[in-house]
Amino acid sequence: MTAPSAQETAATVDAPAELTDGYHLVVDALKMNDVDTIYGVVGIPITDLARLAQAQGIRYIGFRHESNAGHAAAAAGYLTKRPGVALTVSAPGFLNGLVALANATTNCFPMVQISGSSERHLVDLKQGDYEEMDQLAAAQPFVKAAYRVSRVEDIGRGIARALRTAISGRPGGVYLDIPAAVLGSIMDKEEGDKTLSRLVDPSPRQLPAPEAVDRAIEILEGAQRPLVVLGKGAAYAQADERIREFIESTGIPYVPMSMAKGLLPDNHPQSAATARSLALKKADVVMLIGARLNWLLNHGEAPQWNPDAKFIQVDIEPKELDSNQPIAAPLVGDIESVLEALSERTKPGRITAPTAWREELAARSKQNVAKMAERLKADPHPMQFMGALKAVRDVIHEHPETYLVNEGANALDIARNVIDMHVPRHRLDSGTWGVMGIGMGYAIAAAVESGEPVVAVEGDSAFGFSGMELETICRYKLPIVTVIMNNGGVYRGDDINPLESDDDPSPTTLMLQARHDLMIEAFGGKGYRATTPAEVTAALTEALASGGPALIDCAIDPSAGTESGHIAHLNPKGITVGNITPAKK
Ligand code: ADP
Ligand code: TPW
Ligand code: MG
Repeated sequence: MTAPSAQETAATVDAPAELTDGYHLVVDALKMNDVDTIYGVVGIPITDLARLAQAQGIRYIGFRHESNAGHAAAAAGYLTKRPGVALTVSAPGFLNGLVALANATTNCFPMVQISGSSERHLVDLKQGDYEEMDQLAAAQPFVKAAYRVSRVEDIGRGIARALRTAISGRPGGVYLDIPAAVLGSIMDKEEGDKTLSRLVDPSPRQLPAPEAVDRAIEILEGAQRPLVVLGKGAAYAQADERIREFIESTGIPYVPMSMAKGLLPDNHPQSAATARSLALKKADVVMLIGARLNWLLNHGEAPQWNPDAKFIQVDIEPKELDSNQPIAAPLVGDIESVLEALSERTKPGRITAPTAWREELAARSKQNVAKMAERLKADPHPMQFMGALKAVRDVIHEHPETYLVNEGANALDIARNVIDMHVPRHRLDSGTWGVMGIGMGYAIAAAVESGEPVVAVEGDSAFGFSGMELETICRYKLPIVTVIMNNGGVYRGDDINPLESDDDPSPTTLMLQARHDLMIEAFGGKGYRATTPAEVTAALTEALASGGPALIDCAIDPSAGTESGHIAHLNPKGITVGNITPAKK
């Protein structure tokens, strides 16, 4: 080894220590944990954080409203099985994003919302700082966990903790508060680097106990009319091959929840989706895989369900079990591991769905499919939901890689039935809350994360919640075609204000003549107006071929659709419902 020259020694001794700051440590910690995209809206104190992230190679997608950025992060989490990250400014930006974080938690999607916040000492004494709010306390009730980083040297720990919490066990939304002062704090770079860590096995496998597996096997073996319900947890788990193998080797019919459509192709011979009512009413053993017995499944109650049905539930969250019905065989673990254990411990050929049951469901399916085909054949004018959606379905069939985003009431319920899915995790919709406003955020995430085309089928009301993101779609030149079911209203467009003296539209009325296609043209996208299914077909075919942003405004009969779509029964029944009389003069 040669001795260092005098010049080298001087340089080492005199060099000032290299420094880092909160901004750099946040970006470094995210990169170290493979976060490659951030969805957000900038402002004080996070503008430079977004700039730095971009400069360091993290893709930053800038939105027009934090709810939409948050919904995008949530969808990214669901699609990739890695936490989606949203970035928001203090107080109002944080609160706008919180809706999406809460929705992600409700849907069990892994997401982290990182928000800048105001000066702690001013917030805590309520001295009236710029965008002052105790964000940690505000987030707490709505999220899986909420953390705050109070010292720059805790940034690495805070990010590691937030990412692991979001992704492990039942996934959910995590809030991470980083006050402005922490972002701006400076520390020695070498010391700072030591505070960062890469998560080891962030979402560990969770194996079910062998006796729990044997209990479930025994029940399945004795079943006369077994049924599997696949939920979006099953889609999220990315255990596609295991699920297919279990279903096909046992012959058990299955019903997919809306976002589990495509996990097995909707035209699979064992799909009982088209005989759903009969399947639920008669099944004697029901195996829930990544699906909760919540309102979307009538809480497992009669008359929709067989009151004597035994439930087996595969879920990673033990607290979920018995939440609605007694669970005869809980299988707590991750879906991949549970199905692996089931296949290992089942004696070959012992679990089989009786042929009579399969034939009964198949016969009912055949009848229902024939009825649906009749309805789809009709082509009345003005255009109905069915006509427009059949056209959308047929074009998507030509492009099976297309992602489908779907929200609205009738626009959601009818599209869910008409548009069949053939690929796992390609359908994103209003989910567990039935929330409006996910449309453009989910569509943007699907396009950004996959690079594939996206079709967003939107009720005209639903679209309005996130419509300004058309600009975002055009700015990033994303291959998203928004298809609006424009029936001029929330549910229907023909409601009237019964007060003759009053010109105000009814509460459910929107502008039937609205030209949503012109909105996208303002941002350089391609707009189409379609009044017949043939026009929908032509427009969607051209739009998908172009690979660029487009919007098709479909003129739907304003008298088409029903109040609240398929969930009208959830409206409270006062004496007035459907029988409102105007006040007398
Ligand atoms: P759906 O609305 O489609 O019926 P839900 O959102 O109600 O589906 O249910 C999803 C369930 O899946 C949740 O209870 C969640 O805990 C569970 N889950 C999510 N990921 C996994 C996984 N990897 N393994 C097991 N269960 C999971
Ligand atoms: C955040 C309540 C449920 S469905 C819907 C609203 C406002 C819109 C239905 O009209 P749309 O569909 O989209 O035009 P269609 O085809 O039936 O005409 N705010 C939030 N979430 C919900 N669910 C609502 C309000 C609602
Ligand atoms: Mg509508």
